[in-house]
Amino acid sequence: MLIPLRTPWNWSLCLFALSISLLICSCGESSSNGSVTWRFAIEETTGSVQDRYAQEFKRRIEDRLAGEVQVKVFPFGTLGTSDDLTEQLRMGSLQLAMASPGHLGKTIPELQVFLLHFLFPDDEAIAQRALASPELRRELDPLYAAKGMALLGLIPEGWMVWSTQKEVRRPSDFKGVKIRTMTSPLLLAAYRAYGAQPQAMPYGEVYSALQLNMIDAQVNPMFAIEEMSFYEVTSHLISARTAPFLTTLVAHPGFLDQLSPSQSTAVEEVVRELEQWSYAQQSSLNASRLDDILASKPEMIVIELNEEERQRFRELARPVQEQYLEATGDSGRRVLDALKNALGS
Ligand code: 6CS
Repeated sequence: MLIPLRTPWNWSLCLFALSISLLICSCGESSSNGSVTWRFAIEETTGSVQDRYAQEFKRRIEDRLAGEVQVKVFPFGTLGTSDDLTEQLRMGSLQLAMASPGHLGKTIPELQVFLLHFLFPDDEAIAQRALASPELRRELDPLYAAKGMALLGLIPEGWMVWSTQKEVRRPSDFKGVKIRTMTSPLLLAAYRAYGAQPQAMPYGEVYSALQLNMIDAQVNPMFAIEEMSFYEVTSHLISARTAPFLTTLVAHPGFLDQLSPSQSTAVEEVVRELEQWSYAQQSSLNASRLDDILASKPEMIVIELNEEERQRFRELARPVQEQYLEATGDSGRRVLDALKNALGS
């Protein structure tokens, strides 16, 4: 139920939330035993790629900084939408958060480079290495800093998969299909180019929108289609390998500035260690979640587009790269060039 913002009850709630956030300094929540709690919010549910990452980050940090630091993970649904998490991180009430370009691209348009279709090669290992490219990071770091965030890592979560109510093998099959995308504008442009009718909405609204036939399709990696139960309300899983789903790990800059040298080293080391670790995790999780879907719904139709079929989409995706460049200018061009160099394309 939505409560109008002007009611006194709602104002007292806002004041209460504000006073709580003031008690939490940007360096974390202090406890009486002298330890500090770092608040880490993720955009996905327990058991997801982001949750596995956050739990492993917690385990390794608490191991290295025993008695000194605790990490508290806030899963999807506890602190609001992706946009809400980003806002809380910029305010300093979160120390760490996952922020996907699919949503953060509204705030940092250059990040939409990761939403362009047919840029990443089939070989996911190449993509994984490219994301660690220092040249790419040199372009991205100031863009995050300008918006009050520090970029710590880029984390791939697996290929995007269309879950639909019908077979989609060629762009004409998308005609009239209302497909939900994340909220960055370039995603809408990509699906418009295919002839679909894209609609942006937050993650938490997708299941009921499918159930109520407000939309006909959505796009996400396989693990998410399973854990958010999107497969229950769609009939086809279609892999066109248009783009991987990617998230970014961000920190509040004031939090990083206040870390002791040993804490700073621990964060740097753990983030670096988890680059390879999380890549292997997402790969096995996506594969096992498809098995889970088929075990629970054997009639689900799974389609892998062949090269000829993918080529039709690839051609329509090309002008979207121009739209990206028009929207982002020189800095967008530099990010695109850095990514292409890193990918060797
Ligand atoms: O579709 C979304 O909005 C979300 N999908 C995933 C896999 N992670 C977070 C994001 O918010």
